[in-house]
Amino acid sequence: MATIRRAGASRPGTPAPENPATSSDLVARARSGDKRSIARLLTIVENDEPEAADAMRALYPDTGRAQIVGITGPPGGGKSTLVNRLAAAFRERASHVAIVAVDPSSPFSGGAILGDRIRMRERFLDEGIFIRSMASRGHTGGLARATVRVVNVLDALGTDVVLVETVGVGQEEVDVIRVADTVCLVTVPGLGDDIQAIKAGILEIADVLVVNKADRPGADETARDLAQMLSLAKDRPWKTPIIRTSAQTGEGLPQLLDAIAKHRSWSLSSGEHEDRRRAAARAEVEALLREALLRELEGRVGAARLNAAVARVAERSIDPYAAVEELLRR
Ligand SMILES: Nc1nc2c(ncn2[C@@H]2O[C@H](COP(=O)(O)OP(=O)(O)O)[C@@H](O)[C@H]2O)c(=O)[nH]1
Ligand SMILES: [Mg+2]
Repeated sequence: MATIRRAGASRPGTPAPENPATSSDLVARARSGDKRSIARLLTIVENDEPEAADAMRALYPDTGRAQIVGITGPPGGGKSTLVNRLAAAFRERASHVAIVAVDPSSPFSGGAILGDRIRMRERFLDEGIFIRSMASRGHTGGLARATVRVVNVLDALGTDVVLVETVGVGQEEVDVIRVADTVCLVTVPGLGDDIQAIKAGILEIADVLVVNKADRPGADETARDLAQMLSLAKDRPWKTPIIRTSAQTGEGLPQLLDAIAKHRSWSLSSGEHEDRRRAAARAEVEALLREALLRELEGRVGAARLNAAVARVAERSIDPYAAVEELLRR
């Protein structure tokens, strides 16, 4: 991205390529709590626009304080409804709560039925709750990294709790939810085959299993199936609790909050929290490094040689390994 190139290009005494006032003014306004400036800042980092590097540089020292809770699971499981409730519950104890919805079908991102919208409006009226919907496609460098940047900005601006909602289906979504300190996987009674599908990817990274819509029949069986699956999974030092909730009535919410709090304190005392943050930092640095190295190598090799090599690979006159060896040799 522009990030590293610009960093390398700005020597002392050289004016920054963009007007530096733009991003620092925006950061200052966002810090003072102006929601429009916060939204603009989030768009800049989400899309990795040219001002993103300066903004991150200013904000990064203030990150690392927020509690980040991920809510994932198949569409329609009640994640948004649950997130809405969790936000209200956290808000009773914290002054700033944010919701980041990566779920394309989320009421937060416009796929709402009327009832959800009305409930959401109540949250919008609470000045202490900030809601951000993220586009699920079109991020240079990936959705997961865009989400990390958005969460970092909210964190730096003094958000106490960030709730991240995402549809837990593909690898990309699994990567997104890794930003969370505590990952809650939401299932519903009678998912049957879907539970088998969940098993493959995301069960290992779930810290709390939630059987939502427990007001419906079959919640106990689903909880039992999940317990069975957990017993087959490889041992982890954290014992994943299974919590039954009804996001609609609020039943089970205290138990869910308690499970999240317990995981957080275990995570902090066991070193898990530190490990995750280190892994996230490594992923971000390595991704930027890869981009920078690729750019540098492309510059060194030159477009003409690269194109010629690609053409030869395409017409099968050499194989890709040989092409790379040859390109790197000189
Ligand atoms: N019966 C029942 N319905 C629920 C519950 N939680 C959510 N719903 C409904 O399930 C539908 C999908 O909820 P939503 O929160 O949008 O799910 P998401 O796609 O996982 O974010 C909505 O119509 C909700 O009102 C619950 O605990 N019980
Ligand atoms: Mg949703």
